[in-house]
Amino acid sequence: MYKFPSDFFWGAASSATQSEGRVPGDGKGENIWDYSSQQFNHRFFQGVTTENTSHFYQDYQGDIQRMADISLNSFRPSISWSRLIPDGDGPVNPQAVIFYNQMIDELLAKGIQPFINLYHFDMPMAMQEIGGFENRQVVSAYVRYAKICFELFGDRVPYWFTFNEPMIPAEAGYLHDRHYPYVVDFKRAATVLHHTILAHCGAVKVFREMALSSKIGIIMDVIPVYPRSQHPADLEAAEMADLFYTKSLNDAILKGAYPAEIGLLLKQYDQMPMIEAGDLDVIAATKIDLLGINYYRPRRVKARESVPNPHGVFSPEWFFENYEMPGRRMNTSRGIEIYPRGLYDIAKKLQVEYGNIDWFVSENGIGIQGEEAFIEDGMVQDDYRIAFLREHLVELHRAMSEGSRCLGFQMWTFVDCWSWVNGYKNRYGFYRLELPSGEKSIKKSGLWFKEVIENQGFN
Ligand code: BGP
Repeated sequence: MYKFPSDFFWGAASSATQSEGRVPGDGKGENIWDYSSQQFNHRFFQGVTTENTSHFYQDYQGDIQRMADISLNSFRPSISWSRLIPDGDGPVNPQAVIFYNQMIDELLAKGIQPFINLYHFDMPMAMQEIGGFENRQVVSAYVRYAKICFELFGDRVPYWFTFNEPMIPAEAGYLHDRHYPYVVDFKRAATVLHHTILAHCGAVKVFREMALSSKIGIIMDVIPVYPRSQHPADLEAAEMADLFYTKSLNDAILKGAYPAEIGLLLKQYDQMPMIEAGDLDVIAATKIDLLGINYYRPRRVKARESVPNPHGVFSPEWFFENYEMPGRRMNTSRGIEIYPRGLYDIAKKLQVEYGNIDWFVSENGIGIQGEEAFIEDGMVQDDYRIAFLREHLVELHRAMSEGSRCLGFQMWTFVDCWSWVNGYKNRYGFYRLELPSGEKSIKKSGLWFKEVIENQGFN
């Protein structure tokens, strides 16, 4: 029997832009996703925009009842900055206050702990127009927004998170051309990341000053890195991938300082972000209470087989290449490897290298294209999702039995949702969303998870 603690958090995660939808007259301001899914519609799978979501704004009561039906005891939605403060830094939208109050109260009434995330990739358009996180004024606006959230909802929210995967908007928006504003420039990406870290620090500071009894943390996607071989060149490539994509952020947040190696490298290549006097002290002084880890896949790397163009755009990929390991197990819908052992490795890393901090799995899951093919007797028979979940939970259990302080497991996601770039291509939910009717129905994995929660584990 794989038994989990009786106070373990079992839940699911979601995000405002991916689930709420927009209703005429709701007072919500535009964010970069509302804008880019309209203006760069061809970049989105089947051209689906943020208008077409799972309608959490209107159906939050129904969804929360569905959560209770499968015995979830925690749920991590995000607050939409542009819904609460339509222009990012001005007046508060009273309808948003009503909505988030009702949503939080409804969760609590159903015995589901709200884990509230303040930012899930969704920069208000008015803030993006003045440079987004490249502009320090936006850092201040974010801290003001966080403070308003703590004031409005802080009496009832037990767990707060400043950001979801802060590396992604910097990397996907400013280096890899996947998210708006579609910039390809390492130095600007590094500045965005640095300012995002400062925004996190500012929100934590305000939170501490308010002396709330709740806890605050951040959600990060830690991708464990594996070298192709033990050859020194492959080991060095793995070090570099880890340094740029994981340690740069993790060490700043969890150890209070950027790794010295990255500073040297960025100076050498003239890629230092805009760091002002005092920034590093702010980072050093900021401590979180709880860490969320999103885990989907490993990163396998090898030494580069060609010399990068020294006149090209600087990129971490100058120092390594991605490695396609023969025999790897793939989720072909999303084009990523399935590697449950990675979750154990992350847990050990947190235990050994990051002071055995309290943490939880804030996202894990498998997105499948064409899931309707698995419908039998009116239900998605997603045995592949049950197997995926089971294998990851076994690895997590192993790490916990060796002392990892993991407090919970939240699945991505509760009901199939709209995704950044991929629209409705890959389905992740415990509940299926029928399109265009919007009808929601439980999948086999939802029933399996309910049983796991009720038994506090599985055989
Ligand atoms: C995470 C994000 C989620 C979600 C998930 C699935 O990185 O935090 O918002 O989208 O990935 O990824 P995708 O939707 O791209 O398949």
